[in-house]
Amino acid sequence: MNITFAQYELVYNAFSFAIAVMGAATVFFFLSRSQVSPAYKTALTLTGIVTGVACYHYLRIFASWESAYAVTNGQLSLTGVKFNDAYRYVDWLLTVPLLLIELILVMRLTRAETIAKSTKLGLLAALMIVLGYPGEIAGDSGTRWLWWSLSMIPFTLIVVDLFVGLKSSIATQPASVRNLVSSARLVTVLSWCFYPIVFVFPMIGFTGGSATTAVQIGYTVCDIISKAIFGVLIFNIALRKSEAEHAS
Ligand SMILES: *C/C=C(C)/C=C/C=C(C)/C=C/C1=C(C)CCCC1(C)C
Repeated sequence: MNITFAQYELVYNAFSFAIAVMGAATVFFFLSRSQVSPAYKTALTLTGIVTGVACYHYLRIFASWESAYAVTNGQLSLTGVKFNDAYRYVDWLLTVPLLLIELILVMRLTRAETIAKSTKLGLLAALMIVLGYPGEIAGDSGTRWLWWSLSMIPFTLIVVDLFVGLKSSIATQPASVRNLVSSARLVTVLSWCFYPIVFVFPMIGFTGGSATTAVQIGYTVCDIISKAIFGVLIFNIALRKSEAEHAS
């Protein structure tokens, strides 16, 4: 057993923190729906669903972490039950396409553009997650790099689309939200770029318990930024656009 008690506790506390953040965010987003005009209610509903689904999965991830290790007299031992990485990937499979749709909805493009962009980016996101999973559960670096590279293809297409494709629509947004929409796009791109970096930690020198800890903490921090903090930006955009559209 290579994970230390301190590493075990660090991951344990990070998961517990994520449950609290996702739970609180869910309540906040659902209560905030009443503050925005009907056009943006769906975006906030999706935001709340994303953090709600993540809250549920962090409860499962936390339980799986607890059942993988036993603590007796301050000594850590393996129980033989494997920590389940699938919860994370199932969570991403559901939440990542929804996050992209949130961003597209709040931009209020034409109906045809909204559908075309949501479908394209949603499908690419699902493909990216599905291609990452066989690598995540593989032990050897060669297999991990192979699936990482394959998953990087849809990932790159999404990032390019968000950067280039959505950039032109930013100019058409009301002046009061242009910066906020820009930030939401940037938070998405930056926080998303950390996932493939966290994935390679075990391939670039982190070993044993340090690798496990770095990966779990890394993904948890990324999830909090890309779901809860991003959601707050979406809420602010929706609120300001509702005010601007109400005034005009
Ligand atoms: C709420 C969860 C989010 C926003 C998750 C995003 C996940 C990614 C952008 C994952 C990307 C990956 C690669 C690009 C390659 C290696 C495998 C992944 C799945 C970690």
